[in-house]
Amino acid sequence: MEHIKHVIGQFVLNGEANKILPIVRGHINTTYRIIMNDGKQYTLQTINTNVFRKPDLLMDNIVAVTNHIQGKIKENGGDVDRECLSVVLTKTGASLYRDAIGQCWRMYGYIDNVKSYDQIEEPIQMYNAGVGFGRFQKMLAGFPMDSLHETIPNFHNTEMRMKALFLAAEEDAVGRVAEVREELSFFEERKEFATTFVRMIERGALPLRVTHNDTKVNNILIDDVTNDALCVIDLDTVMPGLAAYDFGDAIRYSANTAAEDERDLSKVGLDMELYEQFAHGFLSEVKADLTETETRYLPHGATMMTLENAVRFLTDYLQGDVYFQIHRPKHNLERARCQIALLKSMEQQFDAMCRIVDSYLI
Ligand code: ADP
Ligand code: GN1
Ligand code: MG
Repeated sequence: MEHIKHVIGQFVLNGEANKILPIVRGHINTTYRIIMNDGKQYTLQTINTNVFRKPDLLMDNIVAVTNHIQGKIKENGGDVDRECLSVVLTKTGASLYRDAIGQCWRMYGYIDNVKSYDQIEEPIQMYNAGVGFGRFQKMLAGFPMDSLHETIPNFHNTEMRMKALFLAAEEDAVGRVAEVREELSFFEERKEFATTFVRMIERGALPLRVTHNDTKVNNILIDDVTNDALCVIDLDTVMPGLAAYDFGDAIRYSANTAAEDERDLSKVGLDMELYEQFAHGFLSEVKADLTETETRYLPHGATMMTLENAVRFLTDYLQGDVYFQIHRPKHNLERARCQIALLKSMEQQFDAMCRIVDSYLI
């Protein structure tokens, strides 16, 4: 706690921290809610530099993206402090503080009177999340994409993710490969599919846009009173990407009938009502901007992101759990199995997924 107080002291704030409350969410960063003695609140985060190798460039992205979004919110007469993250600078004017052991810290204003769900409770929340992520993409449409640093190269290159998995299986660093033969053969059968978006980008069939790339529903803050999607957070992976990534990852995470790490696979599947709600909300914001091919490939985004996360969880399991935070010994294996079950359910319902997207294009 003393160290955290020292870190807080490096940022341009008045007074002292009264309470420091850990927020246990996400698999990557460590987050604290800070309540100062004057009642003002902030979010303090360590940036996981094992995942984000160039934190200074990452923060340059976030400062530029939040400035751009704040400009758009002002144009629309919105509330800049609640609808966008605001970076708090250090006393030396930097957007991150590097402590004596090299840990990197950043601070944002804390947005109060909001909820962020790990799981959707009512279908309307899924519609609102669709509107929120769609609007986020729309607000960034005029952002100079080439100025963005690629915070994790090849983040959604599913073909490369697949290669990394088979390499990890070959190396078998912690002796777990025998346990996952069935999963590996499931992935073997989908190697070709994993190349779909990579090839389409190469031949210019799908345009790159500024996308969020990590559209889990707990990365959007929901207003307590109105239930509207208020603010999109977790901007570390804002990079050039495909509309289908943002659509697809939100479906993967939030339209699952169970949690991302459910062990009882009979509970796992794609909830078509939640899928439809998200599609409706998302398309109401972006359909006018997307090309016909982009809209047609949104459902493939859902299967691709589910495959990709399954592959990434299993790779991490084979490598000894070095990337995602885990809360039990086989957590990554359980996550991978859950994503495989979800993917099977999506594959069975794929035609209906396409029909639903089509029905909201009119
Ligand atoms: P991670 O990369 O670990 O997922 P996030 O940036 O998503 O980290 O933050 C984790 C959680 O902290 C979020 O799901 C949200 O509940 C909460 N949170 C983060 N930033 C804010 C903020 N500015 N205001 C309120 N809550 C926040
Ligand atoms: C991580 O940071 P968080 O928990 O929102 C991961 C995503 C995965 C997700 C799976 C930078 O997201 O790519 O889809 O876990 N973020 C990073 O739950 O790797
Ligand atoms: Mg998050």
